[in-house]
Amino acid sequence: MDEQTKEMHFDALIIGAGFSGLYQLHRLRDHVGLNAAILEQGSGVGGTWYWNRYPGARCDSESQGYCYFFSKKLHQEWQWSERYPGHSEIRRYLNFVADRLNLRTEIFFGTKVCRCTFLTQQNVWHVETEKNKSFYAKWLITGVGCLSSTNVPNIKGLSSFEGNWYHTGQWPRGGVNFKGQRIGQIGTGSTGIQAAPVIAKECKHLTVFQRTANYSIPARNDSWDDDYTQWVRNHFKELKSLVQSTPSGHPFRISSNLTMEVSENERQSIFNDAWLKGGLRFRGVFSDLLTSSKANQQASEFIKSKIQRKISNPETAKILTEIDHPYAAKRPPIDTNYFETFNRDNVALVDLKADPISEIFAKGIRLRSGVEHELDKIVFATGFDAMTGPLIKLNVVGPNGNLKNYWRDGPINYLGLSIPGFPNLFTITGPGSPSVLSNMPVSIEQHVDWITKCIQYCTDKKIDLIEAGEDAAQDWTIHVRETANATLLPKVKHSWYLGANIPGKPRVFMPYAGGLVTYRQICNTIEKKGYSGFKLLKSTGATNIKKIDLQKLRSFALGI
Ligand code: N01
Repeated sequence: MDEQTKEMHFDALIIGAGFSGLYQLHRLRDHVGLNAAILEQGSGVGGTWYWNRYPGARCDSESQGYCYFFSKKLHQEWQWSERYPGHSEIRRYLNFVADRLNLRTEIFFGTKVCRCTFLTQQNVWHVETEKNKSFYAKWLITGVGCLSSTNVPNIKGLSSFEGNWYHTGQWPRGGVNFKGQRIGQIGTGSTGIQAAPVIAKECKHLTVFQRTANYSIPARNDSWDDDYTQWVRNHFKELKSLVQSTPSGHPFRISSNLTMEVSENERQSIFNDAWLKGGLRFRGVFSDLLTSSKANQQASEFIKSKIQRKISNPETAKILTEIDHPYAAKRPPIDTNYFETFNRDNVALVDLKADPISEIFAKGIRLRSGVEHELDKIVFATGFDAMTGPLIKLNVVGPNGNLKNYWRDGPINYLGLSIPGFPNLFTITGPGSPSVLSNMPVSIEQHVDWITKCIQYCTDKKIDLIEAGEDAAQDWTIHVRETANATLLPKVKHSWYLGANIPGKPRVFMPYAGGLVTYRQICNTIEKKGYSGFKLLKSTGATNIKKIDLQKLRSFALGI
C-alpha cells in the first residue's frame, strides 16, 4: 500500500505485521468492518521472523502447533516440512496467510513508528512515523512482539572493532559469509545455542563466549512426510482443542504426576523417554518441575549428566554444566548438536565467569586477564530488552504522560492488554499476559479475538473510550507477581523474564505464569461481565488517572 498523502485516517491502526498484526487486521477489517491498517517497519511480513534470520534460526514450538487455528481452510492448505519450522518457512507461511486473506493492501511496509500520541480533543491516536507521515485512528493496537528490541551490550571499544559485527535479532537479509573467518559469538541463550553449531560448520574458527551456562534438551528435529501432514490435516479439530486446553498452548499435555511420587527408576525412565523424544515436551513430564525445588533438582541433575556425556573435554564439560539456576526458570533452549559442537577442532569455549570481557579492540575481544581473541566477525546473541522494550520504544503518550514514565518501576496494566491512562490502546501479548511462557500463536489468537470482541462491543454501544481502571490494573499487576512468586521462575540472576538482562531495567517478573487456560477463563469472565475493571466512557477529554500505590507493588518486587 502506498502512502500518497502525509496524513491518513483510519478506524484502527495496528503496529507490526507478524502473527499478531496479520490476524488482528483480518478480524477488524473482515469481521468488524473497520477501516484498519498495519504499520510495519520491515519491507515484508513476518514480525519476529522478518528480523531473526541468523544461522540455525528455527522455532522451538512444534510445527503442528505453531500456526493459526482460526481458519480450517488455511490449515488444510498449508504444509510444514519439519518437526520445528525454520525461519524462512515461517516467513513463507505468513506470506501465504497474507496472500490468502488479501491483507497486503492494508499494510504500510517500511513504516517505522516513532511516536503515538493520544489527542484528547478528538479522542484519536496520532501515530507519527520516522518519515514524517501522520496516521490517525480511534483504536491503536500493538503487535510488536515481546522480543523485537535488540540488546547489544555496552562493551567498551565496540566501535573500534575493525571487523563486522551483527546482532542475531537484526540479521542481514542477504545472510553473512563466515567462510574462512574467525568468529566470536557472545551469548548462549536459546539463540546462541541454535546459532553456534551452524556457524561452526561454516567458519574457520568459532569462539563462544559464555557468561552463564545453560541447559538444553535435544530438539530431535526431523522432516515431515506426507502421511504426517495428512494426519495433522485430519486432526485439525483435535489439535485446536489440544493447544487451547493446555496451560502452555503447546500441542502436548503436561503430566499431572509429581516428580517425587514415582520411584527413582520410574523417574529416570520418564526423564529418559522425554530426552529421547526431545524438545520442550521435557518441561511437561511432571507437573511440579517449576514449583518444587526438589523436583526441579532431579530434572536438572538428569540433564546435566546427559550433557556431560556429550562433551569429550572434561574441563569444557565442567564449564558448560556449571549451571546456576533451576531448569526452565530461564526460557529452556532446545538444540541440534550444540554441546557436540564443542568437540570440534575449530571451536573454543571461553568462560566469562572466570575471565570476563574487558573490552573489544580493533582485532577482537580482550579479557580481563589480558588474554586476546583475534576475530574477523562478532555475533551478538545477547537477547532483547524484552516485553516492555518494544512498547516503550514506540514512545506512547497518553493524556497523562509517556508510557516510559508510567512504567519506570515495571509494567502496570490490566490482563497485559490495557494500560490505565492510555485509552483505546490494546497491547497484544503485552507484559502481564502468558505470551512468552506459552506457544505464541495460540496466545496471539486469544488476545486478538478478545480485543476484536471488545472493539465490536464498544462500537455497538457507542462507547468512545475504554481503558483499564487503576484498581483493576493494580490488582492484576500484583496477581502477576504473586503468581510468579509461587514458582521457581524468579529464582534466576540474569533472566529477560525479569528484565534483569538490561542494566537499569526494573527487576520485575513480566509474563503471567498462571497458564493460558486460567488466563483465558479470566479474560472471558471479564468480557461477560461487560468488561469489568475497565473504564468505559462516552465523554471526551483527558481521563484523570488515579495514582497507583507503587509502594504496594514494590512489596511484590522480586529479589534473590
Ligand atoms: O537471548 P537470551 P536469546 N556479556 O537473553 C548473554 C526466544 N527465542 O536471544 O545468561 C556476555 O536468552 C546472556 O548471558 P547471561 C526465546 O524465548 C525463541 O538467546 O545473561 N554475555 C545469554 O547467554 C529466548 O529465550 C526461539 O549471563 C552476555 C545470552 O547473551 C529469547 O528469544 C529461538 C552479555 C542472551 O540470552 C531470547 O533468546 C531463539 C554480556 N554483556 C530464541 N549480555 C524460538 O524458538 C547478554 N549475554 C521461537
